[in-house]
Amino acid sequence: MKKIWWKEAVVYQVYWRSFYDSDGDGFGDLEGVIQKLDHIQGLGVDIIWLNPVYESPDLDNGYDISDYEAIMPKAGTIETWDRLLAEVHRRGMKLIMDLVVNHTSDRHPWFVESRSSRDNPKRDWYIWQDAKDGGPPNNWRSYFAPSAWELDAATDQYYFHSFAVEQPDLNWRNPEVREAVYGMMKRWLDRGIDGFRLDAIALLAKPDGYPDAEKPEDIRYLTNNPGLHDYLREMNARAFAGYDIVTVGEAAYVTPEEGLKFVGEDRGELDMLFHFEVCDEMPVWDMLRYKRIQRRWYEGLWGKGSNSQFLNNHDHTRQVTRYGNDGTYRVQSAKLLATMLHTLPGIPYIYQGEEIGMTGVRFPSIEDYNDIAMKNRYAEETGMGRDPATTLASLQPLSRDNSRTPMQWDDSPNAGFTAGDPWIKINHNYRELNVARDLADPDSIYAYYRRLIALRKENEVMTYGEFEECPEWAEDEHLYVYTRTLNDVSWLILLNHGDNAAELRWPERTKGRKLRLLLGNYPEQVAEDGAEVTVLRPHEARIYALA
Ligand code: TEU
Repeated sequence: MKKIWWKEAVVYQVYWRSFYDSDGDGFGDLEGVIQKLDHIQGLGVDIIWLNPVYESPDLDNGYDISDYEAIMPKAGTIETWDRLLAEVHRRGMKLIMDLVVNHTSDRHPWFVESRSSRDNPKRDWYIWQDAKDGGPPNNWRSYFAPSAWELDAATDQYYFHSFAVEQPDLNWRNPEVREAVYGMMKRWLDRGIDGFRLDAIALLAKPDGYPDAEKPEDIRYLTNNPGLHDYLREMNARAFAGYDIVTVGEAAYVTPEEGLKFVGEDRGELDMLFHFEVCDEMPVWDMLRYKRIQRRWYEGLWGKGSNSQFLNNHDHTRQVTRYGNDGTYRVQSAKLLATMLHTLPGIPYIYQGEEIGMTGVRFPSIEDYNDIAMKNRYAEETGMGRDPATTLASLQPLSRDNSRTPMQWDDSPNAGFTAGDPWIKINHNYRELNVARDLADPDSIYAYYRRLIALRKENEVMTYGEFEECPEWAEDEHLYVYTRTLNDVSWLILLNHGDNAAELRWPERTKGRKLRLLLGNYPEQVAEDGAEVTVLRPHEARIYALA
């Protein structure tokens, strides 16, 4: 496999509004990120992915951009942003910016012009259609609203929005739009950033004629439409070429075959992608399904293009709550999930707070929530007569606010996140679960992440080693057993993703070889002494070198 710096990286995602508030307004900010860079650097990570900081009415937490070239006052100023970039670089890390080019805010001057009249020169920068049979042009839903179309009364046409009504989609068929976007991207690159996380990138192309969907509730029709890869190739040639950067695309509903089109090293599109076969499509942990997903993506991409590994971000419930055990075995489970993500092939992503095993929340009232996806859904369902309490209970487990509660720095009021009123409630468990506590404990989750990342830095096998499952456990619902091999270096990874201890006969592949434990998530290690079987404790994870 071709070696490149970003393949060897670990990425840390900063959801700045919930990271650290430096001025007491209740929102985290860029100055707060600067003040906490030691925490990030201390983990050993290489790249910071910063969620959108551009000017925005902020209905979807910055994913509704009204000025691509200005910083939202809540986040800070362009001077603070410049200082953040310089501070990140001074510490030998890189910064990638989250960028939304599928849609803008309805307050963006481009859209304000576009909607002003049918013959405005910017009319065709967005997607406008006449009514069909007195209603919207087709039956599509959007991610955040019951219809993907919104009637603009003044000009009597509908505009298209894949997300909220306030997030109109740009018309990528229009070359002027594309040039405007590429120019803006280059201006950010010229400011010295190290790449982009490209939001909702699989949605750029729209189909001819907008045919009705057979099953409108299955919104995959929004994604991967013909023409998408022409745009991405053009974007690469016109905006990215000539910069030593990394790009990662958010690509919902892609298969490995389609994924390769985004990231194939011979394609000139993007460098790596997030697919959502786990986070959007696997509501609860399903080991057999997860193994199948990993197998297929490995076979599809290995040696040809790069994948990423993650189980949560700002849109998904925290991994230890959703996919692990956030009760009795929270610490072991958080470490096991980390071990898995950092030893499977692909670039590992850490979402802020994951490194201390932060958990999801159940707020008592819909008023406590901020997530526009959840609130719109709640309004839609209760509007149709569904019982409010039942609706709330059904939306809580996957509300995006599960991962958006503020970082828990210490046990002082508001978890040390803000001196003011936090924009969203703090998780009530912050007195026991916080960074200060983890820093003081050599066996903490944070300490484990440091070891895991250090191991990756010292051993290329974790990045470039081939992945092979041990077939004996391919169909086991709790045990995940595999090796990574690079030339004569071979590692064995044992994971017991379950609440019960499990006996494991040493895999065939290890016969006659000596095992040296490199890392394990239980402080006290069992002596093996050449025994035939080993017992894995609940949520135990071990990494061995085979000699
Ligand atoms: O998410 C877009 C997305 O396509 C979904 O796959 C996502 O997993 C979904 O929101 C889950 O509920 C991106 C951003 O990450 C998200 O925060 C924004 O709200 C959205 O785009 C619109 O810009």
